[in-house]
Order: sequence, then C-alpha cells, then structure tokens
Amino acid sequence: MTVTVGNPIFDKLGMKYPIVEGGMTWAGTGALAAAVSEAGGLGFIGTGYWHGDDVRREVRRAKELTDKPFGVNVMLMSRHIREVFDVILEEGVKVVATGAGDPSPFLEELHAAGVTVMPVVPSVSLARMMERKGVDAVIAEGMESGGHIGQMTTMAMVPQIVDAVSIPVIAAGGIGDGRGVAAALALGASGVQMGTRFLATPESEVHPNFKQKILKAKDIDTVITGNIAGSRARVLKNKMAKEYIKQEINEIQKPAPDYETVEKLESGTLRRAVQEGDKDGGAFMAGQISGLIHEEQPVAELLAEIWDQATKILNIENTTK
Ligand code: TUI
Repeated sequence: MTVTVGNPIFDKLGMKYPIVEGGMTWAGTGALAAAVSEAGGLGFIGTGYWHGDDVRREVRRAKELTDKPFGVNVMLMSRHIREVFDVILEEGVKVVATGAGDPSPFLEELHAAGVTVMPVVPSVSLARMMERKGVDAVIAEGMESGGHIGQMTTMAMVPQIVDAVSIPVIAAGGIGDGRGVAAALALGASGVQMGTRFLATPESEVHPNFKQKILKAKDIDTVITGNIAGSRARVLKNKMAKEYIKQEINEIQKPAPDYETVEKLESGTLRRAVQEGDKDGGAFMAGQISGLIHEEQPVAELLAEIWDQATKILNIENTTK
C-alpha cells in the first residue's frame, strides 16, 4: 500500500508530524496551540464567538511560547469575524482554518498576505466548491467530532472527498491514536486533525472536570444537541445536554432563535464547561473518540507515540526518530 504522508503545506510550515490541532473555542488556547506546534504538529487557536481583542491576546501568548508557525480557527457563524481577520492579518498569523461556513469572501486578502487557508468541509459538494474558490487544503471533518458537526462520518466522507478534489485533504473526526492516523492516511488523506485528544494533556488549560469527563467517558457518552434548531453540536452527556434536547423537542414548532440568543447560549455554556468545569450547566464539546482516551499525556510524548504507532501499522519509515 502506498500512502501520502504530509503535503507541500506541511513542508512549508516545517511540521514534523502530519497532525494538526482542531480549532476548539475556549479550549484551544494560545498555550495549547504553541505546545502542539512546538512538538512538531500544527497548533490552532479556537476563536468561536470571540472579539478581536481576545484573539490577539491568545495569539500573543502563543508567540511568546513558540517561534514555530501556528494557526487560528475562525468560526464563520460569528458576527465578529471581520475583527478576527483583522487581528490575524495584523499579527502575521500564517494559517487560517475555518468552520461553520464559507471563507471565500476573505480568501483574496488572506492569500495576498501569504496566509494558508484550510476550511473545514462537511461534504463533497462543499469540498469541490472550496477547491474552485482557491483554498489551499480542506479539512474533511466527520460527525464523530466534538462541537458543531455535519451529517457524514469520517470513514465514508474522506475517500469521497479525496476522489473529488486535487488539493490536500486533512481527515478529522474520530481520530485519537496511531490507528486512526493510519486509517485516515489509508483513506487518502495526507494528514489528520485531532481535537479531543489534545484536551487530555497537561498543556490543555480546560478545567480538571472537563479532563475527567473525557478520561471517564465511554464510547456512547456523547450526544448531539441542536438537531432541530439547526446548529448540531456533539457534547458529552450531562444535565445541560439532556435539558437542551428535551427543550428542542418541545420547541419543534417554534421559529429558530435569533442570532444574539444563539451566541449567548452557545458561547456561555461552552465557556462554563472549559473554564469553570460546570458539570451540570456546561456544554462539554468533545468527540466520540473520548471513550478511547484513558490518561493525560504531554503533547510531545503523545504526538511521538501516535506517529510511531501509525508508521508501524503502515510499514513506512518513521523519519522523525
Ligand atoms: O466548526 C466546527 N466546530 C465547531 S464551531 C463551534 S462554534 C461555538 N463556539 C463557541 C461556543 C459554541 C459553539 C463549535 N464547534 N467544525 C467545523 C465544521 N464546519 N463542521 C461543520 C462545518 C461546516 C458546516 C457548513 C462547514 C461549512 C458549512 O457550509 C455551509 C455553507 O454553505 O455556508
């Protein structure tokens, strides 16, 4: 079997491993992003509904901790994205990943500034459209992922997107160890994105309750909220998730809530999980792979172990040793 390891973008960024960090709002801090980049992956700061100032603070924290490139993930549903892109350009951020929308209106100015752009896509049609608009790579993210998700699984979607586009495809969703990385490369991806796995590391700044929830989670301990309201998000089960789902069913006939209500609810509940560890009222966004994660492990050790396992499975040389 031949697999493609990495791609010209990863080479340009000087990465040791073909592994990028998913953009996790509140959880994907400057410190965690710096740790991932410093260890040879590509770290991403998650920005969700943040204003420009918050993004600048985390970008500067990351810069203090590493000289290696790192990225910023922009959540396109947010109304604050103009400020976020301004900060990205002012601070000289090298890579932008996007979620929950179409980044093409910003592509020209990002490319003019030398920024690499990789949108998350939840389907073949969006991957094709993004390639046509000129993005540099796509992140094919399956619904095993935590947070906002589409309908397709990683296993079914990645090879279909690989066949449909010529730009690099990064597989995401349900990947947490070397077996997952090897599987993604076997499906034709040239790299992977992992989110949940990085939450259970000493460098992750999420509340200890969040880490404990991941470490204790079983395979079936995540649920999808927002199925009816339209903003589907996978979270670890708790009181808040159960109530949210119950409320959705009761509100099936009502019009969707306005933007301000959604921003307040989504941003607030996720922050309460990440920063306060609010077991009942927080939205603990995490993927289905939580059930595979049993111990906290430093980022550098984790990446080295994952890549060692993946290269052994694929029977390819581990040139990082
Ligand atoms: O975006 C994500 N995951 C996310 S975003 C998010 S936002 C949030 N922030 C703070 C608190 C609460 C919520 C949480 N998790 N993943 C990438 C992703 N993108 N998944 C699905 C999509 C997507 C969906 C539709 C990408 C493009 C798209 O295009 C639709 C269109 O035509 O615009």
